[in-house]
Amino acid sequence: MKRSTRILITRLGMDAHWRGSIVVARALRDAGMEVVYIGNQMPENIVETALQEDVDIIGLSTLSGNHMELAPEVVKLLKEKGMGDTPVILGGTVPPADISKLKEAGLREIFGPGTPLEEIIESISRL
Ligand code: B12
Repeated sequence: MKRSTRILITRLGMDAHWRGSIVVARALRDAGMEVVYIGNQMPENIVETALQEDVDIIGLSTLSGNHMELAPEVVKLLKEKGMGDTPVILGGTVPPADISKLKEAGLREIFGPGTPLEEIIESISRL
């Protein structure tokens, strides 16, 4: 039997904005995915938990402007741990100019404020 998609959801660094990550986590759970929600974490802990929990995909959330420092760090550490195939996605307030830089750094999808939940579910299923 095929297991359901297992996704790790975390808020990057000290980001205080919890609502978006909770709304998305609940929508993914309701769509049949297994959600591991670990609140605020730094890249090292995110990658360590992803390894231990054997997740299929990692979802980062931040609205506090720390995405350019911390999100690429998650991708880099995953590669160092031999988990470079695990897709990393990001949601929150990301200025348009940063999107291409984050994609070049290995982030697979970026979801800004107001993204319909169906679109997020569909993208994750595809990844
Ligand atoms: C509520 C709020 C707060 C609350 C947060 C509590 C809470 N409820 O979470 C409080 C008061 C704590 C707060 C604090 C701050 N805030 Co504030 N806040 C907001 C506000 C008004 C709404 C955010 C919200 O809840 N949106 C509703 C949710 C459902 O939407 P969302 O989070 O965007 O999520 C969607 C997508 O982004 C995406 N998504 C989000 N996470 C994830 C995760 C995954 C895995 C995926 C796939 C998708 C995804 O999908 C969701 C659905 O579409 C926004 C303005 C705005 N309109 O965005 C400012 C805003 C985000 N805040 C801002 C700022 C500056 C701050 C502070 C730095 C202010 C300060 N000087 O102290 C602090 C942050 C401190 C910190 N350490 O993080 C700025 C950010 C600017 C930036 N990043 O460039 C904003 C944009 C306001 C502004 N216009 O200036 N804030």
